Amino acid sequence: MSQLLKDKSTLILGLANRWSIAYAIAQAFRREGAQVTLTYQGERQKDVVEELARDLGASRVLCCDVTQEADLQTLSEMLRGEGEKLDAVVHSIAFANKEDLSRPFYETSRDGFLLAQEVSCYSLVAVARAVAPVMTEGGSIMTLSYLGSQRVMTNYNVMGVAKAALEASMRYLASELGPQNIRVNAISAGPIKTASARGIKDFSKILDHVMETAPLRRNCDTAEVADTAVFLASELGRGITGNIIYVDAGYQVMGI
Ligand code: NAD
Ligand code: IMJ
Repeated sequence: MSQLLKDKSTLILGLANRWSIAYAIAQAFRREGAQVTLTYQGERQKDVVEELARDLGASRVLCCDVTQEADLQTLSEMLRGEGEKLDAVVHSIAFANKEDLSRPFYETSRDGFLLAQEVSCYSLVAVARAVAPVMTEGGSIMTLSYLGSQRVMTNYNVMGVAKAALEASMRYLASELGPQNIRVNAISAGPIKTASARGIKDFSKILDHVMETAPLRRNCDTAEVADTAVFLASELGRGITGNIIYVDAGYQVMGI
């Protein structure tokens, strides 16, 4: 089969290690012939991400801590300066204070609430603003969400509220960037054991519950999420914007 992202230029934010959903997406984008630029959060991640970038055959690696306006500015200037077009962007970033993911939600501090919103939601808006001007032939922006945005999931707490805001932001961006033929969507993934799941209380029990309950009677993996990202980035997804695609073995449809 011909490559779905041949000659496409892509940017992927949120790759930290081999288990990251962003890593699987980068692999799938390369498989489909895309040029990939990666960003990493800070100096601490630099060496690891540069090594992974070599394995992946990524063309470029940039530093972008989304809480640093200067990093976003540099990213924006870098993209504009090169005079090249960008076709697809993946936002795969979230963070909340660890204690806010175990204590009761009503104990969330103002700072903890704002941090989760800044990193996990506002960053999509900031990234969209940075990349839209270089998506000169239209494009596809996507973010990663979780069902805890719409339902109460034990301990997801402040992240659930941030994901609700992320999904709403995705819809407003889709509405405003649609006239430029830039599509904006979210992939809502089922639970996957990545670094962001490490240390979360009873995570294995959550995986077991999905395995027993989901229509497909199993969990989903990063490769399945990545193939949906390929679809959204490709011409095959050209009619879809403002949408949430669930890649969760069907778990989301179940009631009792
Ligand atoms: P991960 O820990 O590999 O990825 C999270 C990424 O966020 C890391 O690369 C980290 O460096 C980055 N990040 C955090 N703060 C940042 C900052 N200030 N600036 C820049 N980058 C920052 O875990 P993952 O599971 O691959 O998570 C990726 C996305 O998928 C997240 O949005 C997460 O909410 C979402 N998601 C995960 C699951 C799951 O079960 N693992 C399920 C649904 C959705
Ligand atoms: C995270 C917390 C609580 C329950 C959870 C999760 N469930 C799932 C996750 C059920 C699936 C993973 N997820 C969807 C996330 O978005 C995780 C975000 C996250 C994780 C951490 C752990 C380490 C830390 N801060 C974090 N911030 C965000 O210090």
